[in-house]
Amino acid sequence: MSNRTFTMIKPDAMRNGHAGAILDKIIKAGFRVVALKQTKLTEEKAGQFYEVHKERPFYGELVQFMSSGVIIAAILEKENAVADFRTLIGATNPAQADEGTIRKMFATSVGENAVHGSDSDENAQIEGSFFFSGLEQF
Ligand code: FUP
Repeated sequence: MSNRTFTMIKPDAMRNGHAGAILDKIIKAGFRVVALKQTKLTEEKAGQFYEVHKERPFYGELVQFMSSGVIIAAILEKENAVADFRTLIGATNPAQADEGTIRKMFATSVGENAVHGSDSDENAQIEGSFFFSGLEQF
């Protein structure tokens, strides 16, 4: 089991001024920041990141949205990081997310759902290295 996961604070949460509160919740939940940056995805980069969804009907909107503003990308460390982080953020659709989860508190819709969290150790590794070189991880 790897103890790292990858997250993004998405453009909706950045625009709505929730980045500080979201990072605070993440750190208070026991995650250590291994790497962190603010950046903005081009449409091409957003398309690459979400390539697994390219046949899904929402892919075009997802790419537009994820390239619509700045994001914060981070690699996080904690025992059982992938599963614990997904518990912390809640269901993909904020309407179905548990009380107290990040998506319940800060997301607006299934498409604009405030944060990303890797769904497996393998994807955490792939997604983290999409944004960060080895020299940027501590
Ligand atoms: P999650 O792992 O919870 O981020 O959810 P998915 O990997 O299933 O979906 C990735 C992103 O696609 C979501 F964050 C938002 C978008 N999406 C939609 O816009 N509509 C959907 O019905 C499902 C996902």
